[in-house]
Amino acid sequence: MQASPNNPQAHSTEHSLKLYAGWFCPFVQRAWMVLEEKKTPYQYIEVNPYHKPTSLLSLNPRGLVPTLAYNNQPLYESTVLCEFLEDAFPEHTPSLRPADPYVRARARIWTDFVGSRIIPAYHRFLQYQPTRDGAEGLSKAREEFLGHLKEWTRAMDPVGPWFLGGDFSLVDVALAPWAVRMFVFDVFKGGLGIPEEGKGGEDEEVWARWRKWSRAVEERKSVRETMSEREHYLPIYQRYADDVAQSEMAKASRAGRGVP
Ligand SMILES: N[C@@H](CCC(=O)N[C@@H](CS)C(=O)NCC(=O)O)C(=O)O
Repeated sequence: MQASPNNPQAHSTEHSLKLYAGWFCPFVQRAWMVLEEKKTPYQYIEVNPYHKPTSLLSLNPRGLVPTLAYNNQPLYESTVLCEFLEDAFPEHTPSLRPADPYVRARARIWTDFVGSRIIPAYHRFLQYQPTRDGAEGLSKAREEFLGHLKEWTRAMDPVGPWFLGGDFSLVDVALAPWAVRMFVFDVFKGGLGIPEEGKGGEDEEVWARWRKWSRAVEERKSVRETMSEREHYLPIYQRYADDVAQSEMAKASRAGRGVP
């Protein structure tokens, strides 16, 4: 696998906060975005989690990225890392968590929904195979995925642009990496299926809200800074689309399990 196509020289200086990352990985992008949003100084270390180096395994026995080393102490799990960065560096603003305890807890419900519903459905759709899943399986997988997206979108602040309204937060971070990877359905699965503007029928309002959020995400600086050009992702997603990928996520999806 190639090294990070996006600016590999940036953040290469030795630092006590180290992000072990794969440039292509959406889970990595969550933690990476938080670091960029808050301008927290860090060292970016590119590793290949499919050929796990001992530097990664010694920190995280599961050998997954993102993994963080904070003064040589290991941490992993993308949502945990995002929360940790908020807790460890409260002086690095903006805070990406709402101050109000109720709103904060509610944001966690919808962050959890991304991991428990949206990402597994994203993978079932992406890894759909006509010979195994039947012709109608594709529209079933698409509908299931879009159904979860609609449910998430209906829980958003109605005005926006962000999930909670005017302030960008961790619940936006939770889904943004998959939102900017939805082009893979147009490339590999005959279309994502979100109706064009004005063509959403009874769902027009919810899709209008989705489009507003999604456009805001695509324009967000921290998203752009942590993405590569689309062409670099295609060989990786081709393996998922053919359902031959051997990542823990791909295997979990085939076995009907959730996010590893
Ligand atoms: N639950 C983990 C998932 C991380 C994950 O699956 N990362 C992938 C790369 S996108 C990985 O390291 N895969 C290596 C493997 O499957 O062996 C998180 O949220 O951080």
